[in-house]
Amino acid sequence: MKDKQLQRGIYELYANDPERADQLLWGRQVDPITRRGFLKKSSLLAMSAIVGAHIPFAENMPGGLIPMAIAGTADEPLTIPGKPGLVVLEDRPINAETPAHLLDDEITPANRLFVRNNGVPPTNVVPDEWTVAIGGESCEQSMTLSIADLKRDFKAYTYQLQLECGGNGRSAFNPPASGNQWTFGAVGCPQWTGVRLKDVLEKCGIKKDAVYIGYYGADTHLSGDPNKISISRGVPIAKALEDETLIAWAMNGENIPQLNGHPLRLVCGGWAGSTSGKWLKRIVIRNKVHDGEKMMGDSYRVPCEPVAPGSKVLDDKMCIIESMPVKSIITYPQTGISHSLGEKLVFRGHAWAGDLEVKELYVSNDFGATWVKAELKSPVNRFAWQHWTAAINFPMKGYYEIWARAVDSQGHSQPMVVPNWNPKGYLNNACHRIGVTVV
Ligand SMILES: Nc1nc2c(c(=O)[nH]1)N[C@H]1C(S)=C(S)[C@@H](COP(=O)(O)O)O[C@H]1N2
Ligand SMILES: [Mo]
Repeated sequence: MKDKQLQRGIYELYANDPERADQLLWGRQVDPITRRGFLKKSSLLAMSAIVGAHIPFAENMPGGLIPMAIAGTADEPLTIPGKPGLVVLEDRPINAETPAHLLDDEITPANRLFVRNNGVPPTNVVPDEWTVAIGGESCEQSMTLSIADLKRDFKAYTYQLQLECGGNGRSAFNPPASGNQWTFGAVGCPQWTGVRLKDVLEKCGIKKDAVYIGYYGADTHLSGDPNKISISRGVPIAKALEDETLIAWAMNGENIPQLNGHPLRLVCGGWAGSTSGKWLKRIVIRNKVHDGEKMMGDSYRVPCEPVAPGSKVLDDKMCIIESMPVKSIITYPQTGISHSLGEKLVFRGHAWAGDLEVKELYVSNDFGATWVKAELKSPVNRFAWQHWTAAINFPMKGYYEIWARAVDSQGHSQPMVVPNWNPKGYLNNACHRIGVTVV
């Protein structure tokens, strides 16, 4: 991609904004549908030159759309052990996302699961010595359990559960939101094994006034201050008591990777990933909404009612994120491929909808003017993502984009453009798209 002609073309196209050109060429830029770019319809010829092909449905392209073929192709030098191919967004704390084409597996393998850390993970973990304490003002009988206790005294369950960071898609908000600039890859759906949180809480006894649970992990604050906690979140008691909410010790039948919470973590499938506490040391049953670190202010909260982008939002007008919205990704083929005219191309990916199911998935090859229905599988269990495939024909040679759009069981569709702006850039479920050149 980064040959001389492309470079020249991009600098020409972005003559008004050389910084943007630099960013596209040398930095990471996977922006879905944004008006931040400087592309105009009048630049279509230049755009065709850059993607290296005629664009048959060019008249449908929204103004400002940056072709996927030139977005997000730059290489990232950093890698983290055990997670080859993940794109490192930050190295202290470690945050890394998975490019969409590496999320093609139906069950996300350990080396493909994103990492979202707020602090410094514990080292030298000895699983045999690990304990989790259950307490809090709405707990009848506090208890401390080893992993052996959990395995011996409770029934183990295995579910495939989707985990998506509340900030996945943050990079597309405008005005921009601070924090890791996740694009599409802060999501995965491994298979988790552990005990039901419900069974453990019920063994301790849940008082009538219980409304919430909160977690504490063994990771330490970035500052090194032992009195500071980087994150301590939780879920309402109803979510805590769902059959699929687990205290898990295994992922895909093996130890959970160190960066993903070894030796013990909570998994609250379908909810903002921040509710799934890693390196789990303590759970508190609360008689009020848990007030741990990152439960207040703009953290994991969005305006209760939509606001104009850039608005200042009063604290009492902010609501805690719960179930994640309907979303999908295209995991095959990888964006940028060439395909022969006359042959159908089979696309595939996953779709999920938090607590709900995905009912339909549509794909478009003409910038959203027309849509065809994909084949969509049922989830293997509640809160697991669903797989879809769609075979697409192309009418002539040229550059195309495939857009995927999921609709949940209540009829909510993914939006084409970035939805509800919020101060920290959460819950962007805009459609994923890839570029295909038909030759
Ligand atoms: N103890 C602890 N738990 C945590 C975090 C953390 O930093 N510390 N990050 C949370 C956030 S914001 C997310 S999105 C998920 C990410 O899980 P993963 O790193 O296994 O993908 O873990 C959550 N649990
Ligand atoms: Mo997150």
